[in-house]
Amino acid sequence: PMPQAFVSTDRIRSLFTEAMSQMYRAEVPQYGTLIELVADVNAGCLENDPDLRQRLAQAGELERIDVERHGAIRLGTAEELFTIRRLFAVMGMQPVGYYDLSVAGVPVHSTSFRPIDEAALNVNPFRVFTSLLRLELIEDEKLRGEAETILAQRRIYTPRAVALIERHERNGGLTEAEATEFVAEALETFRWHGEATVSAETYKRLHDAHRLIADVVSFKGPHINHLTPRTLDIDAVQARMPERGITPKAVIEGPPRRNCDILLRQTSFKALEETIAFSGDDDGAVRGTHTARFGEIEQRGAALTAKGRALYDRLLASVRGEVQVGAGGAKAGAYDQELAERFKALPDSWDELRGQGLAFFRYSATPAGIAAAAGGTLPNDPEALIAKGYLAFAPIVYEDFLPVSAAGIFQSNLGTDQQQNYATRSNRDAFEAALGATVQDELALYAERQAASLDAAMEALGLAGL
Ligand code: OOG
Ligand code: NI
Repeated sequence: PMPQAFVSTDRIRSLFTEAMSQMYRAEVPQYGTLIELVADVNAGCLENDPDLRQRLAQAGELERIDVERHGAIRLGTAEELFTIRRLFAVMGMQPVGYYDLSVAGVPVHSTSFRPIDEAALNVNPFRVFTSLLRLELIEDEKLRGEAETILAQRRIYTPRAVALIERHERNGGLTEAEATEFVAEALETFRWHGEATVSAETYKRLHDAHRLIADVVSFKGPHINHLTPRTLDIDAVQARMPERGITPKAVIEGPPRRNCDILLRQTSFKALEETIAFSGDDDGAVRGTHTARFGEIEQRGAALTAKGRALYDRLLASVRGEVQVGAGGAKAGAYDQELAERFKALPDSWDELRGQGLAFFRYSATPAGIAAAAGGTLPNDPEALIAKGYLAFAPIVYEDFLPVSAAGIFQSNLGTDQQQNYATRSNRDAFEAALGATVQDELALYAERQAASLDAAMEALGLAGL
C-alpha cells in the first residue's frame, strides 16, 4: 500500500485551537462576547494605524492575530504532566520557561507549552500555561495523603488519545483522519465537568487548605480555565468591557501604555460562580458552587533581553512597593499614575531599546540594501548598514508569560483572603523530572532568532561569512 502522508503539527495545532475555542464559547458565553469586542477593537486599530498594519504584515504577523489564544490548566500529578508534554508535542508545542508561583502564595509551579520556531509561531502561536500542583506544600499530612489518593485514581486522558500519542511517537506523525480523531479525543481532557469526584465535606477541607487545591483535586480533569485573545489595544478593550456587561479587574497587569509596547499587558474578568454536584449526591440534594473559569485579554510587545528584563522587574517592583492596589480596586488610579511615572526610566523608542541592548530584534535586508549590494561590496558592519538604510530591524514579539502578572491573575480569581506565603525554594529539578524533559530557556530562543535573522540579512547583502 501507498505510505500515508502525515499532516503538519501546525495543522493539528490549528484544528485543536479552533475546537477548543468552540468548546469554550459554548461553556462560557462571556468568552464569545469578549472575542467579538476584541475583533472590533483590533479591526479599528488596523484601520486607524496603517503603520501598525504594515509592520505586522512585514513581520508575517498579521494573520496570526485573529487565531492567537493562550489558555491555562492545572495538573495534579507527575504522570499527568509527563503525558501532557507528549500530547502537546503532537501539535508542535514544547515546554518553555519555568515559573515558580509559590513565591506569590500559589502552591504550583509551571511552564508554557508553545511552538518555538518563527514559521510555526506565525501560523498559530497557541500557548498553554500549564501548572503542576505542589502537594508537598499542603501542611496537613492527612489531607495531603487524601489528595494524593484521589489524584492517583483519576485518568484525565482518554485511552484513544493515549494510543494516538503513542502512534505519533512511533510513526513520526499522524494522518489527516488520525489528526481529526486526536483533536476530538485530546479536547476531552480540557472539558469542564460539573460533577465533582469528591464529597461536599472533602471539597470543603481541600478548599480551606487553598482554593486552588480544591480546583485541581476535586474534578475528573484539568478544565481549561481561560482562553485569552490578543488585542492590539488593551486600554480600549478594558474601557469598553462594561458596555457589553463585563466587569474587568481594576488594573492592567504588566508595563504601562507606551509608544513601544514591551512584554505583555493583561487584564481579566472575575471567575464564574458555577453550580457543581458533589459525589454521593444522586438525588441532587448536595450542591455547591465553584469558581474556576474566568476571562482574560492580552496585548503583546517586544521581548526584552536579560538586561531589559532586569530593568522592567526593578521598575515594576518599585511601583508595587509604593502603591498596593486594594481589594475592590482601591488606589488603582494612583497605581496607574505611579506605573507611568516610574517607567519613564525605560527608553520608549526602538532605536534606544536596540542601542542599549534592552530588547530583541529581527533584522532584514532592505530593497535599497539588496540593490546596493548588486553594485558593489557593502561595509561589513550592521550599524553602518542600518545608518545607510540597508539593514532594517523590527521588535521580536514576546511569546511567554510574566510570573508577577500570572500571580496577579491567579489572585484576582482566588480572592484576596487567600494570600499565603510558602517558605519554600522553587523546585525546578522536581518539575523537570516529572515533565520528563528540561524546559527551554526563552531568552536563548529569542537570542537565536535574532542572530539567525542577522545572518540571513547579511547573506542577502552579500556579506555572508565575511
Ligand atoms: C494561570 C494563570 C497564568 C497568565 O496569563 O499569566 C496565566 C492559571 O490561573 O492557571 O494564564
Ligand atoms: Ni492567562
